Amino acid sequence: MQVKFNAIIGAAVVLMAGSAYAQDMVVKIGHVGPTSGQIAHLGKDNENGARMAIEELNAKGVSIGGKKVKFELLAEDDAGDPKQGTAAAQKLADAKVNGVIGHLNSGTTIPASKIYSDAGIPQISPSATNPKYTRNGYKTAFRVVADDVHLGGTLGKYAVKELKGKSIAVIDDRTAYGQGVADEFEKGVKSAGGKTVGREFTNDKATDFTAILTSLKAKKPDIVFFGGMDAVAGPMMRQMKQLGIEAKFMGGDGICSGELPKLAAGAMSDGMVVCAEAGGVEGAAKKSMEDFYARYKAKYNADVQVYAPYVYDAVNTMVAAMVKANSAEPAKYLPVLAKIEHTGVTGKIAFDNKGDIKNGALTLYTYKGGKREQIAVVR
Ligand code: ABU
Repeated sequence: MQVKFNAIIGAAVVLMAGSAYAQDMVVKIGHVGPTSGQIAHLGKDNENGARMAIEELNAKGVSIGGKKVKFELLAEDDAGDPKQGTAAAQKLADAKVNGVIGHLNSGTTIPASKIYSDAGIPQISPSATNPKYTRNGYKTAFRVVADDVHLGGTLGKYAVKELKGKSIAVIDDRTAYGQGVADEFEKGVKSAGGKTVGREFTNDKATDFTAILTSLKAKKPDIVFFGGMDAVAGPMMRQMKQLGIEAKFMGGDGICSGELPKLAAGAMSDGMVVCAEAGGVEGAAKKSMEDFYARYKAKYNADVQVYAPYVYDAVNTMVAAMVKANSAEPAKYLPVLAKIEHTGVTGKIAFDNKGDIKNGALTLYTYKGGKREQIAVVR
């Protein structure tokens, strides 16, 4: 009799465990960035932002359509390389992720966006700023930062109107991002009545800039704008100093990192650099960003480089759409994501009909004493 009773209880426990298990649901979120190579510090910063969001959501407990969710992060490294970017995207599509945050670089984000679009997987880039990303008509492509038209154009006007540049040289790294932001910078300079005196290019792996800097030196630039990433900008500034080029150095969000002073290794004087992050917060909203910086520092024992808070917000925005849609199925939550209004640590997030953030901000920075110092937030 006792044996029969134990068997019944045992079966009930198994059934209950089975039913509790059936109530749970795993939601897979992919993240892609360059966590190896020259800009691995930026890729890791982005991935940290995603991991922090996922861990907090799991700790808080989220239900979607009445089911308790466990979020899983599938983090991929694309090394900032377009081919590795599409391979990583295909891997995530094959894994049937519910959504993707990334990639970091425009050169990887744009080709990967076709793969996500074909698979119907929503993608939010937290940092790719080339406008083409959201101009291909893919309904799955979103971005939580301003684009290079806004970024480069604003910096170009700033160079002429505020920095009073009279002789402005431009260099780019021939990537989708670097060339694009440099083109927009030149347009901004011209629209403000300024003039560029030379345009040179390098590549995103280069370490020797002697030939192009020597050519530009002859044109006596008072500002050098570089379209590219911090890993190239740092050594470029070192070589400018060696060649005696005393110009201000400008760049977009790709150079505007916490790591730039280290990469410039003493070649960066106070106020010499002006760059911009493609987002920003003002007034009362500043506190949530500052709190995020402090929480990030406490968790990772490192300062935010540039885009970790935007990645964090991208994850939370995607999850807010799933909760609102009562579904983590891409086809069901995608239309909700397109109309979502989410307030994150980087401010209000809502998308226009292309998938770009509405009313995106820029934060202009300089560096003093080896630290990034905010100049202004502009819209
Ligand atoms: N936006 C700067 C770095 C990423 C990119 O757009 O390539």
